Amino acid sequence: MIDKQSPIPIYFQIEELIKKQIADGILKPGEALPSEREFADMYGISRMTVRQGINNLVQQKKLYREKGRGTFVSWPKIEQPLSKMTSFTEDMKSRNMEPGSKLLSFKTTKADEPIAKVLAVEEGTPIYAIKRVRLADELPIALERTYIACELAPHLTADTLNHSLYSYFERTCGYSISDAEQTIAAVLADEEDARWLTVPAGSPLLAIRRQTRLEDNRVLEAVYSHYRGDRYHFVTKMVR
Ligand code: 16G
Repeated sequence: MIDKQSPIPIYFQIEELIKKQIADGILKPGEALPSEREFADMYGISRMTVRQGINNLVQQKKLYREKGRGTFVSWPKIEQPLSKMTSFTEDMKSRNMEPGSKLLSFKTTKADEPIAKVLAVEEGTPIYAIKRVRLADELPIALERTYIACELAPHLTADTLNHSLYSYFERTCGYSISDAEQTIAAVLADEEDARWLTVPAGSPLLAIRRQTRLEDNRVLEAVYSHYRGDRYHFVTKMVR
């Protein structure tokens, strides 16, 4: 509720009220906010005051505006620690989000020179080339291209790829995934990224390359992913 007698500025009270409604799930990500006029009428305050509160939340990226459409609740950013090696499925589950995959292509091909190098196999070795969109609560988060030497998973099927790959490797194949080397860089969405990640072409993305190894030192996968920059950020703890 808004307390007009309070020394706390009304625009700030509006900010807190909207933030609480977001935290309580009354206002959900992607949902439109009532108009400034509706807010003003609801609480008997001026539109200018409502606008000031909303502007502050837009600046804090809690809300976003779309020209001609209104003001909407932003999606919270997914925070991923860089200290532990996890799968996409584990990442989403630990945040109470439903992980999902949309398999775009699954082919057997021959490793070209750069992929062969990362997978530590001879050029021309049969490999799987997999393209998946990874989803969190049905929203696209990443476009993932995965390369795996066929001999490591001769029975891999398209159906498996709709579920967790790491779980398949560990539970079905009995492999011990040991560690990974990962690089992160900034890129702009091309047409294909834009289509699958439902962002405008040219949007900022995080390009992540991962080379994953098994305990016996064989390379399990080479993965090239594009994560939505507005949905994901990485957190790392450092000691000095
Ligand atoms: C993550 C990994 C990817 C791995 C996938 C397995 C990054 C950048 N990449 O997306 O290398 O293949 O998890 O996920 O974190 P899954 O077990 O859910 O299929």
